[in-house]
Amino acid sequence: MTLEETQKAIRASAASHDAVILAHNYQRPEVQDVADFVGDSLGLSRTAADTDAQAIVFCGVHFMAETAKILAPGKTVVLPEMKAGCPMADMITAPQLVAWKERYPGLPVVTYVNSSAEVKALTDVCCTSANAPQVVRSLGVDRVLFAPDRNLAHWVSSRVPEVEIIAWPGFCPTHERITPEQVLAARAAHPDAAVMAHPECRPSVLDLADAVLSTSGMLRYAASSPAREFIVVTEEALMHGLCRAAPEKTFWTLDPPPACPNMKSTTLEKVRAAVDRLEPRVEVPEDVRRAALAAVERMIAIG
Ligand code: CIZ
Ligand code: SF4
Repeated sequence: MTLEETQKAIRASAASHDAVILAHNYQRPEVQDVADFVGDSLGLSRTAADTDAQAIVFCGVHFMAETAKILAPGKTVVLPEMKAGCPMADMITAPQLVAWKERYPGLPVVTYVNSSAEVKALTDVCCTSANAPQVVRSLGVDRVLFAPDRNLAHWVSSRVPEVEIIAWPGFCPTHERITPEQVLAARAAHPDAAVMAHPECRPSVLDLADAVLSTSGMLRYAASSPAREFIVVTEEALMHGLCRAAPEKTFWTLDPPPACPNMKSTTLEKVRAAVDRLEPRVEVPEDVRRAALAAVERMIAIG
């Protein structure tokens, strides 16, 4: 079967199963191309909640499909590759968060959506890389606990200096591996390009960026900025979406391109099997779901 035939077969199977296919901005290009919607984790979860379809095939990593299930409990949520996890989300467990909260009684907990449902359930409010500074500012306090990403926490504290942020020492291995030298080499090769970097990168990398943005922020910035060329300091698969969002512009990745093995583990063949069988499914216990939903809804109300 050619790629086009496989994609056509997946689309037909999705239609016959009343399933919608969602793909994260970091998914393989051929998986993005078969999806009904491509976006960031929160945008996709909101799409999952709003769709009329009965089943959601979520091409992403486990915490993303869980967030969709938290927002859309009545729907079948399928994760094509159950082993697609997020090492950063695994860097804090619910018992670890309980112990950390006990050390800082009374401090609100802000948790990045890259976390398990159990951790979200112990959280006051969630945030994404697109809204983290607003979420922290909205609490109106002078100290917060922030989990699990220390790099995102560091960037937020530079944006919201009036709040002391106590950060859990988690990180994304894919973004942590990016070095300032890689960015400087890309800048030297493409001196007219604007540098867009993701806040999961180390502070020494973010210091070199013209703009620090989430994936959805990069897609908007690339389309609206007067710059003609961009150096993209995040997972390489976003290049596919950027080229689609602004085909008249030029995008450069780093050498070597940053690649998340968890995102890459969802192949088109696995999507096909998942759509055909509506398996494997992601479930969240109802008590955990309700508590996690409160933290996610509080974030959504902030914007
Ligand atoms: O929230 C997301 O989708 C992630 C992990 C990254 C981003 O910036 O969109
Ligand atoms: Fe997790 Fe990083 Fe992969 Fe995103 S890119 S899923 S944060 S490991």
